[in-house]
Amino acid sequence: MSNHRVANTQVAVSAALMRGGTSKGLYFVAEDLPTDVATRDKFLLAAMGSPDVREIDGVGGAHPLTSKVAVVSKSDRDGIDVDYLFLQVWPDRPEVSDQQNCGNILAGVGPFAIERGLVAAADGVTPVSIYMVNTESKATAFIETPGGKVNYAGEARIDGVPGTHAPININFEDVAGSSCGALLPTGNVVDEVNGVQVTCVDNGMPVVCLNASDFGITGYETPAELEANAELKARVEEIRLAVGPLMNLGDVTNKTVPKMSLLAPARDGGLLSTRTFIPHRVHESIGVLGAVSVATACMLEGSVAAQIAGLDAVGSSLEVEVEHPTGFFTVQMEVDNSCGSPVVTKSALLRTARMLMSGSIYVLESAWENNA
Ligand code: NQM
Repeated sequence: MSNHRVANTQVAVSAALMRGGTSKGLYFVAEDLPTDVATRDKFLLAAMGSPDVREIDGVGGAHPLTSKVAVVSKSDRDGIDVDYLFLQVWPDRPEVSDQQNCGNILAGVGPFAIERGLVAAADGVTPVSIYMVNTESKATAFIETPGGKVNYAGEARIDGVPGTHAPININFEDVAGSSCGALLPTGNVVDEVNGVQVTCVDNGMPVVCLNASDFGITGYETPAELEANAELKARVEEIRLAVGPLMNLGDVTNKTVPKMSLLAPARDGGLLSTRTFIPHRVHESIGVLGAVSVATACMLEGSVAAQIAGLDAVGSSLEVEVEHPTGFFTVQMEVDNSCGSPVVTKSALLRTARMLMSGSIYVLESAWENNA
């Protein structure tokens, strides 16, 4: 099948456990995984310990943000170093999804690819160009590699992660409409759904921007408070199911997209405040591409986000400080509004990542068998 060894009734597969931005997961070189998707997914569920809300019999962190997988391979595409496939392993149900991308786990892809010899490191900074398989789009991550070795230590701080680390700057190249076919998938900056105004946007992640006050909340509640509000969750989910087809995503009942971002005026010096359902748990901060999509919505005149941010005349370039439950997420945005419909010319941001463990992940032999 693929590279693995059997040890005392278990199968050992080469893997790294890494923090990527504010998420955490297992990173694999593609050739170390089964090629058959059903067998691969059975193995990944066992490796994470899913289905089980505590993921006690695996290395998953009992939350969607810490139950993630990156599959990385050397790319044969022009101008691309590596291909990156993101997989979400659900903690509480036996399901692995490739329906969305993840910009946080993306942050670990460059260091992992260099550590595994998939990309040759320069002495200084190594740009790693990454093809994001889920959304068929590109990003370039800049990895500090003094003396040709990945550096993890540094002074860069990202909210949601304690301490400081080496900076990883990431530029996204062509992510607009990568899941929904258009930056504005409904064709409108604002739609009315179930009696509330929504802005549906896809700049790398399908996101629905909502005004928190339309739901009788402040928008500054904690994730736990929002998750305990059954009536709010039901209303948000009804809107999500209604907009799915309008965003060209079809029936989204069992999909992890679109993300639902409840917006409120900034209260800590940023541009606006967010609380984001991803889509059923509430993010402890905000997803990378989720933040990029909210930042993009801020630059679209008349959008729910621009209204809440108090932006009347939106310029072509802006550093958007998105507030979230554990701090800020800063996105550098450039949008060209000169030709009728808006064209995103730049989305860039800062992340950090760290290798936490590198070795073998063990599963029972029965979790590695191909039952096809
Ligand atoms: O939006 C969580 C995360 C994410 C996704 C989610 C992400 C992104 O924080 O690019 O990073 O929204 O499912 O890892």
